[in-house]
Amino acid sequence: MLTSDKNEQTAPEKTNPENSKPMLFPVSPKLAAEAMVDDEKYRQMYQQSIVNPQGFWREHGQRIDWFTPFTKVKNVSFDDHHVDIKWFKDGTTNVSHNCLDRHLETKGDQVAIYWEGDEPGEQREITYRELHEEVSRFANALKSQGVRQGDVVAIYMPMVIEAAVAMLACTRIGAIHSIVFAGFSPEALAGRIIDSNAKIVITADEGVRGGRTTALKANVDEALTHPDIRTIEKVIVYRRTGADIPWHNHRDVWWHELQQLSSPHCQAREMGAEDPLFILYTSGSTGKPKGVLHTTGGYLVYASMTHEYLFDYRDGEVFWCNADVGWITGHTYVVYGPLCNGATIVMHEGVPNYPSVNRVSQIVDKYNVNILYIAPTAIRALMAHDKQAVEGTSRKSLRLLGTVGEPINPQAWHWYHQTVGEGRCPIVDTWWQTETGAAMITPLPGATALKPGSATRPFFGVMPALVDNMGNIIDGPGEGNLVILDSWPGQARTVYGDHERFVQTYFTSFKGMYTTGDGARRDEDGYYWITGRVDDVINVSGHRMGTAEIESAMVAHHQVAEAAVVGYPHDIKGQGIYVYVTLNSGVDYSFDLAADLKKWVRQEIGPIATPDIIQNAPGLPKTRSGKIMRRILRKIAAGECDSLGDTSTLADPSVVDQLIADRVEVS
Ligand code: 6R9
Repeated sequence: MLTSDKNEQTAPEKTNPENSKPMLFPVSPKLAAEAMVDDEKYRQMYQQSIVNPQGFWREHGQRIDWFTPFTKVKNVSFDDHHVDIKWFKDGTTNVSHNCLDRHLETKGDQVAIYWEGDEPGEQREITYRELHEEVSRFANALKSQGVRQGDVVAIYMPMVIEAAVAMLACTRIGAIHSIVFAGFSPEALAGRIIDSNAKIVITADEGVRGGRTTALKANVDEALTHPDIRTIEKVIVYRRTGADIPWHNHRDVWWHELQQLSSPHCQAREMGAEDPLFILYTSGSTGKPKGVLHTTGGYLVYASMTHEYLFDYRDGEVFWCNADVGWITGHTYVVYGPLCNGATIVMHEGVPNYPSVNRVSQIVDKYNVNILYIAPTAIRALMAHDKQAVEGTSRKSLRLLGTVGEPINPQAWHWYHQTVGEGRCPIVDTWWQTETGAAMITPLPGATALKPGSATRPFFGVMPALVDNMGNIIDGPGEGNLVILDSWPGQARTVYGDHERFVQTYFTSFKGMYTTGDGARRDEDGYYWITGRVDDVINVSGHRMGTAEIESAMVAHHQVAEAAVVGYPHDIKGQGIYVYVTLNSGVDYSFDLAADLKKWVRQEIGPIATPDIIQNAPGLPKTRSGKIMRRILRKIAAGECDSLGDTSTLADPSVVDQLIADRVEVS
């Protein structure tokens, strides 16, 4: 399952030819002095958090307002006969109170959200006071529609301010939200509604993204024709585009009509720390999606604390995470973390390269964004246009860059650092998962010297370890399955309605540990390098290799924008290496280029990594959160094109037909 001895070959030589070790970007003395945490303080706080977690979290649990203070801090068992995770369990609080009410006195007139529409020129802004009023009204609106504490509310909304209002309104009255990405199909939405027994759906007439509209309300109508949906009582519809939409008088209600009728006063309900906060279905790369459940107190403490420390967030700064609220990054770093910290955020409705490839940079300039947090897939898409992606912009407000979602190849890291950040902004490469709630392995900007491609060191309270396939802990530098040895407050508590599946998925592979499903290597400085999902690792002639490693080498080639690598059955080697490659715009695919790329990878990693097959792939099958669905690529590579399984959760299912048409026969 694990990659073998190819550790030092992850392509840093290309950027630092004299030296085979990865380049090191030390913290500037100025930043170390200004930041909340320098290296010494990081080490001291980390040590304290591990030696005395009760004391550490007793102190840091105070960062949010509690209605009833907690006396218990951590009550956790990772024993697979009895997995039970509780934090701050006798405390009571409310998330929307912490994100809104407590800022009113000092920050009522500060902008909470700058909203930038899909088309340049479409914009809105809302202050904390206004957001508080909108949320309170909508909380009353939900109550008027029969929503009670503990009910599940499905949210199928585009990236509009009202998506955040809906989330916060749920938390205000103790309803559990379950956001379904607005690009998911009606089938995917129906499946999630059935699994969660949602009582209400909140949607919009249409969503707008990249110049195209999606018929969200029509999708909801279609989803609700599913015979197994019996729980939905109302559909609340926000008017985004004003398009004509089908209407069912007995069931459908306009958002704006409810808002007009509702009082702007709504007391935030006192919630137990362990009361459910939200369900979020994992992206569905394998099997039926799991409804990961997060609870109230621990999640909020951990989301807000990581937001403050890992972005070294300072009062008054503008923070932009361009994730969609339909995935965990949008929950934690668009809404809950920053708003709990009283930050000003940017929310963008559209995609990074519409209508022009310098859109991200333009938005940075427009709102004087200080901190930009985006995914490697977006970085690579922009990198394909190199300087055009920043043309006509200064980006001088930027102080810090972040990335999340997949391993970032050093090539993309350097481009982000040099071209977007002009070499001035540290990059925090944050490793985490839907299940972890918030960042787990990440640099802290004032404390951590950076190595491109490494998520570096654990956050406070996080005890990562590497284990071999037998579950033996690997000490020192090495490579293995990434596990977490003890709980942290932001950890998911269960799979909604299926605790057994939670235990099976995360706690049985390695006893007493949380299994992340990722592989990683740890270097001589204790830095972690995520090598990708362990199920994406391939075995070629008995040599095990991380697909991420080969992909990283591929994308280091100057004509390659993106690459996805899978194994396919090979008579002699066991598995062969099949590479799907997306070329930079303007580059034509040819057999000579394919030969060149094979040679390139051979040089970058070694003969064993030489691709057997290269397929030109103008588009790759990605989930809405930007993850490549390797399951589909594996099937196509293996010639099993008629058993691809569910492709409905793809951002653009039509890429699959193209891939099948262009498939390379593997004799
Ligand atoms: C937050 C999020 C989780 C999986 C995770 C890992 C990959 C996320 C990463 C990263 C390398 C990083 N991943 N961040 N790999 N470096 N900085 O993405 O959650 O959608 O649940 O995905 O994403 O494989 O296991 P989620």
